[in-house]
Amino acid sequence: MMKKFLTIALVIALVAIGIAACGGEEETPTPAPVSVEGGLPASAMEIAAARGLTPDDIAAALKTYTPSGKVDEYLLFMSGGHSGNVIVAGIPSMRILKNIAVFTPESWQGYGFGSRESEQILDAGNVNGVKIRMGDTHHPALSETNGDYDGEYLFINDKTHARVAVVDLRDFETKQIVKDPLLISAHGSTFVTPNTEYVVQASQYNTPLGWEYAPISEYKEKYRGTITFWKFDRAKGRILPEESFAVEIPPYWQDLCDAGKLASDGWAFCNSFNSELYTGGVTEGNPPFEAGVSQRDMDYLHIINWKRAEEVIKAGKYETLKGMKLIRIPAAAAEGVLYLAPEPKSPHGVDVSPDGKYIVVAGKLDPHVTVYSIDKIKQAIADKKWTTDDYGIPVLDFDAVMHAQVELGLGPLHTQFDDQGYAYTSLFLDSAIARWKLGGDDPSAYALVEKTPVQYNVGHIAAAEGDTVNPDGKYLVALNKWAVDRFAPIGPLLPQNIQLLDISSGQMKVIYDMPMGIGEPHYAQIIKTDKIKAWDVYPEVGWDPIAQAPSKYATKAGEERVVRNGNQVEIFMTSIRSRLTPDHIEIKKGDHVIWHITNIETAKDATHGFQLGGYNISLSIEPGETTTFEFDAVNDGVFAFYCTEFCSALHLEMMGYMFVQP
Ligand code: K7E
Ligand code: CUA
Repeated sequence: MMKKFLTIALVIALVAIGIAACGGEEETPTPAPVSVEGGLPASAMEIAAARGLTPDDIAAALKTYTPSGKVDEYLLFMSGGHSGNVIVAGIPSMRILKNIAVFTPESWQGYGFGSRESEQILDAGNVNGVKIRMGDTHHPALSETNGDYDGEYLFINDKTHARVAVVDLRDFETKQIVKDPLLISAHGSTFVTPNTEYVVQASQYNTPLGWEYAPISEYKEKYRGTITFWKFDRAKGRILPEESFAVEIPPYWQDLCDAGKLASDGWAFCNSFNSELYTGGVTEGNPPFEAGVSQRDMDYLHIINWKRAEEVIKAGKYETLKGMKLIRIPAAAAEGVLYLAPEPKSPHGVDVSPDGKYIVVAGKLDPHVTVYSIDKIKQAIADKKWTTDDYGIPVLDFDAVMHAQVELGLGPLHTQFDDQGYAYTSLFLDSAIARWKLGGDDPSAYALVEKTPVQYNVGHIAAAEGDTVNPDGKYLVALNKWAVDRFAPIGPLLPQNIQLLDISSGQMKVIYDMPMGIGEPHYAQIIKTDKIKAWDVYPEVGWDPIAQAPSKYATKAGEERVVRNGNQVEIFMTSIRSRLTPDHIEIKKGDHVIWHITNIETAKDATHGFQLGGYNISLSIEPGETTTFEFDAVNDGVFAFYCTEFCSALHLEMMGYMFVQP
């Protein structure tokens, strides 16, 4: 019945196109309708047979193939791991669209190769005077309004240095890097509160706060972690460190966090996996970390009431350490900011259900997911059903707050949700995705439904809008750590294999393999493409993309000039197809050069690049953008500069010389 309807619809559509194309002038034969009655056309079946494709392969191809010129329904934002960037791809085609430079210089985008704007952003992430030019991105977080992605901003953390970056999705460029002044590294980041009031970050490998020294023998007394709430100002598009605060926590190794929403709005949850307070020392005869941190059957879920923390800050019950407001453990415990709950066993992910009622903790070394209920947590707090840990923090009674447990398989890590009441959890050791029923109020209704294998060692998963209040279902991406035998040999360093699964109905199916050769993505989020309102070109010619306002160095055609002031030379240049003006730059060795370039194009995609040999300068100047770089002319000689984007038939002519006199 459905097939018949499709055939008829196709015939009608093709006839309509035929008529429209004729324009009533010429008689063009109407193309023969494609019929799917009784299977694919013979020619398609021949191709499938020749390539050895199974019916499942054909279905996967039909679900992911995206015709030329068609735009994907979703965008996938993946962290790039220790490549220090963020990778954007389309779903279902899995075509890579951009590799957004964040913590690591990237020359295509002219990020960290001279442009003053990008150097200032990167320098803000330096650590104690040490220039830092790499990072380890883990968890991208799209900005949210009422718990739903709004498509305005993207946040991403750097695990190595406890830094958070802000990417503006109007131009998909990094605008800010903030460095945590208390932590040297931090893993559980970034997670946003439902209206992006805060970007949440939790420590992992704890050290003395403020990058101080203390011997490892003083671990329990002197080493600490924090859960940091970076205040975000949406209008400015910036994190405001001076309005941010941190909650001090014991040196359990915190792992991942999630912000509460709806029923649990105002709360944040972070788990941990070294309640043993193990400190290693294999060469001194101690067990390795892997054994030492896995001795106990239970670790601690950290439960933070951030709305209460705001009140505690307002009441002045904090210290300021290295410029960061810090609620110390005693105040956090006494004021109802921080609670713990036992969780089995060295868990990895914590994820809040779309309605905010349930908090899912994945076991890692326990085959279950454990589901907590926010109502039960609140009740246990009201009833003071707790003991305390060695730091005086209330530890809520496990049986009082635990709502349900579901046995899924080996190595459960991360959970996502769909629109049908299912949860999906990655099983690292099983190399599989488990689909299970969220049973709501009835603990006996929670049950494993099915498992689908993925290759291999799956870490995070991302479902379409799968950690919002309003998930879409449809697609799920598995970010698999190993590729092993999946692809052609490329030497010992293999890509990760990102796999796309169809979760729209019936059995979950892998429908696409996407080796990721530009990083090691950890986590991803999937947003509807039509929520992104990116600019085609900058709003005005002469735009400063950092201020998102007209630049004071904007240069109009005809106003190009070189201004000398002592040994400082300032250049105001324009670029347009197909010339750079001026094209002769005369300076002297020892000059300090400040060089502004305005791309005076207004046409979509009319980007001009700029590279200057010998001075490590690489820029990307998008239509309307004004950018600046500066350097000391330390070497004399004749240097060529040129446009690096093949922008027109006369692109090769888009060059000039810089003459540096001895
Ligand atoms: Cu590797 Cu979220 Cu950093 Cu899990 S994390 S896999
Ligand atoms: Cu501009 Cu090539």
